Amino acid sequence: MSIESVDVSVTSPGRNFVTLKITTSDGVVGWGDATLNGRELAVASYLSDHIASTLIGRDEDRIEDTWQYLYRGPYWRRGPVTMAAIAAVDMALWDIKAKKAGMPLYQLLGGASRSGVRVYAHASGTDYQALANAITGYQELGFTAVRVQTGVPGLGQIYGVSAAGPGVRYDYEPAKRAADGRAATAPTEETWDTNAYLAHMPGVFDRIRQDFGTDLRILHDGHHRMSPIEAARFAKDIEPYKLFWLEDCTPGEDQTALRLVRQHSTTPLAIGEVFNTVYDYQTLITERLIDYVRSAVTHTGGITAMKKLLDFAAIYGIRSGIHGPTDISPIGMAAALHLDMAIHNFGIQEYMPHNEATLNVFQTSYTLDNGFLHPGDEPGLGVSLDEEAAAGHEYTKAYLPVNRLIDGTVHDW
Ligand code: CS2
Ligand code: MG
Repeated sequence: MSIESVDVSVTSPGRNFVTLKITTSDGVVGWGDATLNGRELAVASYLSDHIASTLIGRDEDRIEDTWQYLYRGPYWRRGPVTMAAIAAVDMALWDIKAKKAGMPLYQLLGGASRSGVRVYAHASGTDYQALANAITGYQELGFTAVRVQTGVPGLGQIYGVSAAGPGVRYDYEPAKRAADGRAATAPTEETWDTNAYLAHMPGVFDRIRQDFGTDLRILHDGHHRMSPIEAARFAKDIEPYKLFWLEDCTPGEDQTALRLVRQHSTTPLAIGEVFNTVYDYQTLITERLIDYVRSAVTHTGGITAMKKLLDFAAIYGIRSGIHGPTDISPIGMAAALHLDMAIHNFGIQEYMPHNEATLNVFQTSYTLDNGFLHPGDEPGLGVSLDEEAAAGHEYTKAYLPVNRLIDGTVHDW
């Protein structure tokens, strides 16, 4: 048996998704997610123009060999485009192997280490009251962990805060089309002031602890915006509020920046959603500079690579916090959930539910119960693409925003 066909599709049920379909000579179909927010067509081209023909006729069971062939073979290594393309192939091959075995994928990865996957939800609000309402809404739905983001006085629309208004929002999606819903021609721009942010946030955490007590797991995302010393000061200032994690406090490519943050605080640190290989973590893990690995299965070479990365992290007492925003398709989400079920060093899983249109295009079998997700027991990943429904949503160009400081300087978004 061998790989007979490899098809790449791009669909846009409200936002863009790149999906890989691999079919074997005896008709088993495997699905992979290759979505890279705002750069979707680059990965689609990498797959269809450079990878697809090389897979035809290969033995679908040789997952490790295929991974190495795609990683080492082309000479050019790493980078989000390459690693998202490899991830899609890897997911599809694991999907096929598990379907052939008649088992949900987590069984092949070692079986369940837990009965469900604790997830965190996204609570946001332009002001404290709106944020508090969102947190209450999630608690009522059974969530025990929330990421909190809020507006900063003096600034307009900023990262992580739903522009849609107060309450529980399921629809935060920063990649923007044009205002009329058609293809964007350029990113929108936001304004940022780190001083205002640093002055505002500790008081927000203080009020949350006063209003919601000590049990709630509070997460927060700095989205790469602080300098090393600003991050060190911030992590120290918010120590009394005992966050579950502070994410992306500094730009990720500067691994040694986190040494400074560590020297000054015990606030747990998470990083890695823009990383794409284990090498991005080499210093962070071996020097124990982080507590949670934030990579997406979709952007880090798939299940094969993520399993190795998380096993490496486990040796240093570091746990998983796999990236799961809506720019990961339901296929990528399922891949994360099967890994979350099987690994020992699971920490938490990010969860931002997909909209209805997306769930009409992708048939999912994972379930949410009281703040815990379960991947389901269908053979394989348990997600498939309805190709006819997908074809009804044409690719629509969208961009993540660009960020500028108040004096106009381009800053990290
Ligand atoms: C975010 C993402 O989920 C997160 O923690 O940082 O929403 C991120 O902004 C997007 O994935 C960018 O595509
Ligand atoms: Mg993030």
